[in-house]
Amino acid sequence: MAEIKQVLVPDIGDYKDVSVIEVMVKVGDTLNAEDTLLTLETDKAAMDVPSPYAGVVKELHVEIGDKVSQGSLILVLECAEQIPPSEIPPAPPFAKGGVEAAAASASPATAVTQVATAQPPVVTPPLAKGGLGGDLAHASPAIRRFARELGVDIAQVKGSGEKGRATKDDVQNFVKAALAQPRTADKPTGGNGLQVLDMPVFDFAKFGAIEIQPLSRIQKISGANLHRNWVTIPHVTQFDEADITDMEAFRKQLGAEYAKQNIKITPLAFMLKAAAAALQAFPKFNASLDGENLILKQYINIGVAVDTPDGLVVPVLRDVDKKGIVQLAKELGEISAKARDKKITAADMQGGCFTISSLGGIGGTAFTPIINAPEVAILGVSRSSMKPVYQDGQFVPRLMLPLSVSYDHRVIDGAAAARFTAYLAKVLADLRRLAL
Ligand code: CAO
Repeated sequence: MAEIKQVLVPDIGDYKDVSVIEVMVKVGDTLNAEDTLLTLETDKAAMDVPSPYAGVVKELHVEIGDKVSQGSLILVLECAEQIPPSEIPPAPPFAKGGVEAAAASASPATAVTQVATAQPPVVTPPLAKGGLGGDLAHASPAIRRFARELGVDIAQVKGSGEKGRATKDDVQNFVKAALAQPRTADKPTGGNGLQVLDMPVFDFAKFGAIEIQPLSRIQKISGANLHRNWVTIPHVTQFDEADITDMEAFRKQLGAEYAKQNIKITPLAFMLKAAAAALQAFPKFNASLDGENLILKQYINIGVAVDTPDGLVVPVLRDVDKKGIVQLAKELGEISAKARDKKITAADMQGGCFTISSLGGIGGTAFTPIINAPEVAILGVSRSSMKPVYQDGQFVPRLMLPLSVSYDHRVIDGAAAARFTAYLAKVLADLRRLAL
């Protein structure tokens, strides 16, 4: 039995009456799950809304220029196979009554269900030229992704859409024009762009059995973002070690006290608090580069990289400087559980100033984390271990925590990075400094 689904605008944070700037589908289109349906634009970000299911578009209820909010009807989809109720993602709270109402009025041959898209919308930084990230081209995330897939630098595409926005046709025309140019040589030619040889296509199956695993949606998005950040930001990583012998004793004591309340006090909660203190002491680390200006933020929101079976996500803890270690440990537990249960929303991942990537629970002595643009620095934490430390004429066993701070060298110089990392280590070595 065919199943008719009403697809609604998902949780898009606090935004209301958001403009529809791109509609990627039309009635009669056959969609795969996660195909982009439309792009929404606020004054701060643009977001792609993906399709929750595969199916055929029966009715389209939005057009370019419409204003929508969470729960607005996007389209009606006919799904080929009935989807078990357990797989239907929850509708936004205020749409729940509508689910029953819609189901009650459905024809007997079809079941009608309202669904918000299962995945959070894909959010990208501001679109306007000259916004964060410099001279960003004016194009929706879907068009930028389309351009990326074709290997096109969107900044070079002249937009013919509203407000000079680049459209799909503009990207296609750019590619046609590029292909019409005579080929110069099959080797890098230098210049300012990243002119590297194309990766050859390999037939791995020629050498043995293989299995093909498609990348998850999160892996595709985070991979593209990591790649952009890696090639566009001049990274340097500063290494240091913090003596956390006393911190660890205190953590164990706190852990025992709060175990009954089910709050797990891990070293990361201390790291968040110490990082907030370091960001206050070194405001350039709590900044973003905007063309020729540095935007210094007066708030301290810290993202935490969370490893999930589908890939890496970075939910953000807000106002870390204003919260205590126990509160941070509690929020950390909640947000990482939410991430692993795939319930993280776009709003949960916005507004970060600095990121911590902790691999300490797993192992390692150091690594070079990639900056989470438009932030300018990131702290990588590896596993602490007992080491002989020379103090007052003798070696004493101390618990040492490896810290790796990657920073954007356009904004932060090496001396500042060394001071920031040493300060962080000093705070972790003596938590009384948090009270100063
Ligand atoms: N040194 C030694 N032990 C550490 C440690 C450190 N630096 N950090 C954590 N641990 C211990 C914890 O105390 C805990 O021990 P017990 O189970 O004995 O109490 C154990 O390791 C596991 O900790 P955890 O992972 O549950 O908790 P966390 O607060 O340290 O980390 C989270 C939470 C969400 C950050 C983590 O689970 C995670 O996903 N880490 C991976 C992040 C990642 O992938 N980064 C790479 C990004 S780039 O690809």
